[in-house]
Amino acid sequence: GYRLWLKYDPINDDDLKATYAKQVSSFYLSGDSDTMKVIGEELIFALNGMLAQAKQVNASQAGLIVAAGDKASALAARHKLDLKAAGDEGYLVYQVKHGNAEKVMILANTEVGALYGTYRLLRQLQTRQPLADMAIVSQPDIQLRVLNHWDNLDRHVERGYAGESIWDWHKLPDYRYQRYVDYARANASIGINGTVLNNVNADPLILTDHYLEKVKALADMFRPYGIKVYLSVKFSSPQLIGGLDTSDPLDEDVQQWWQAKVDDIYKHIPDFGGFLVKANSEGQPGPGDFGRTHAEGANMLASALAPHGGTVMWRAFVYANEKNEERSKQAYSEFKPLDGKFDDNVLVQVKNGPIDFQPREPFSPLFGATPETPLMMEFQITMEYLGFSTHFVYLGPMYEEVLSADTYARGEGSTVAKVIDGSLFDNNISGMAGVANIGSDRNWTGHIILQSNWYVFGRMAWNPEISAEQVADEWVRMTLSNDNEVVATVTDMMMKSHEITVNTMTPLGLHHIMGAGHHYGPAPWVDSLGRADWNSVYYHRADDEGIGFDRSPSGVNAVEQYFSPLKEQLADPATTPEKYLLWFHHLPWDYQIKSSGRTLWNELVHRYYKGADDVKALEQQWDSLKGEIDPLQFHQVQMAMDIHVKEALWWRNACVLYFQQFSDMPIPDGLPKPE
Ligand code: GCW
Repeated sequence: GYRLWLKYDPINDDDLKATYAKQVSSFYLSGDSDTMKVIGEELIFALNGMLAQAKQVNASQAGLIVAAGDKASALAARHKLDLKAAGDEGYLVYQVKHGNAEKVMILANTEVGALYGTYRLLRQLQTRQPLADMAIVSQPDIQLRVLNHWDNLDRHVERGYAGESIWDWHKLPDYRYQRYVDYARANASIGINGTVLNNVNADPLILTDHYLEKVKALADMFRPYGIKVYLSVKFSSPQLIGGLDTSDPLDEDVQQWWQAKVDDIYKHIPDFGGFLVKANSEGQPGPGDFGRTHAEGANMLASALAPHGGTVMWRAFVYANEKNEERSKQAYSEFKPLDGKFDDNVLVQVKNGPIDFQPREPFSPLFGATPETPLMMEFQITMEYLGFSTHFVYLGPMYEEVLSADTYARGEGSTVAKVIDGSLFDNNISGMAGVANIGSDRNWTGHIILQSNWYVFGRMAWNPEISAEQVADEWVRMTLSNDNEVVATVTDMMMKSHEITVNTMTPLGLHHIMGAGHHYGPAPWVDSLGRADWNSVYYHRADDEGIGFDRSPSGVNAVEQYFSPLKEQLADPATTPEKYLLWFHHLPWDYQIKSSGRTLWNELVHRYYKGADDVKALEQQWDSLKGEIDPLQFHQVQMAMDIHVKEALWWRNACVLYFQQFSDMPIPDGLPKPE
């Protein structure tokens, strides 16, 4: 699993191989910058792998031309191609008649655009598509496409399930693992252009010279791949490592401390990306400690970064008991009034849902609510509430569900994707972050299938409107097999897997009923943690009358934070999509479910049983692939499936038995008793 989707195994079809070889095995590069060198290396490696031949030659001999900048402009003009359409990071990949020969051309305004175009061309070979008549124009819809590593300096990864952190701080800056290069290659291949190296629960030491030297080493390695390095910073750093007695953002000494720190970082890392900040959230310090707003805190950092072109990504994940407001409403209440108060180089980074990375949540009502403030999406790629690294879950459909959701902020069609890519409000900056699932496990993500979540995150950050299914198809082809039947089977499994997981754990809009603290396995009974909103019972509210959280106007009225007509739809159980039913409503056990005619109790039981049965069926589907894919890959997933099957039963039995004490209703006829 180490090679991810960049396997480049030999192509078995001799005719196809010969055709490809004729078309692109000899290539020309328009320069010799670091990025061009990386392009050359990738082509040599990939083409040798797939075609057993690869050669860098001069332009007249080459079948493939890779060009950036002026050279690319000249070629585009000659072939009447519109290079402007490639933007700063995009590319054209065209087959054209050049003199007497057909040539494939990768043309871009920038070298990193040419690198992305190279990976795009290689994908064509990896997925066995024809090169003849290629005419692809692509550029990213979102500017900052960034991984967030929740990696601590001692290599523990918060919510990481794939081994320790890949950053070996102890051996940096001198020891530079090949893994760092492969990490950069994998990210560049899907268009990721930034990485936040350390946990948002930040250690202030990251800003000391000792660590900055190590950060610089990584930044130097990633630069040719178009990847900028960012850091999470602790808001109280001026006190903790700067010797100041305050971190008040309006204090001049504090401002100067940050300015000097930032200037120093840029001396060593001229293309440093900027800061990610978790402030006044779950015990982290922030501007609120000094009576200042999130905007005042963010802007102080933003003005230090602005002269260097850096960005602040300020998280909106805030909730606190003291606020006396229902948790799902708090981010909106806090940030909506600050709309328009943030500097130009600040993005507010919002988790996809209003609570916390549940298997399913409605989108956060902040999306669409801040026309003057660009919002950055924060998706979780790591599987905190989703079965860690034993469950077979492809997140593409979940991301797609969120991105395609309509906020109605500017009338129908105001999707979350359009908020995020900046097009709805014409923002000048846009971004998407994914909390990485990467660790030093040999296969990177602890489970081969979960590599697809890293992959789909990158693909959707480039194009938030791409379909999850298309991405699954290409990922399977590059990672497991190009055999159409295998591709169809695995893609089918992947596309079903998220809905199956929702049924297994939290059907009908239930949420946050996982084990306390670790968030693994069922624990709807948790009721005694220090904060009300850390307890499962706070979220499901099961009692003798019924189950679910009344967030409608008769309850905490969280629906008021959405735009019409959504808020009216969600206010009424009859018009609330069933997938969010218990998120927004507390309903009697005998409430009739529209789609099935079942009572709520029977439907809930039915979903938990279906979840467990469907996982079993997934296992059988996987078993049918024996002999069809690499035996080691097959075996790894099979072992994880075994665990998944057991755990789906665990979820089913635990939840059904627990909720039954309230419903006091029998297990519907025909279903085996839970044990
Ligand atoms: O999902 C919760 C996690 C915390 C995490 C926090 C956050 C990094 O349980 O581990 O801390 O959210 O997003 O800040």
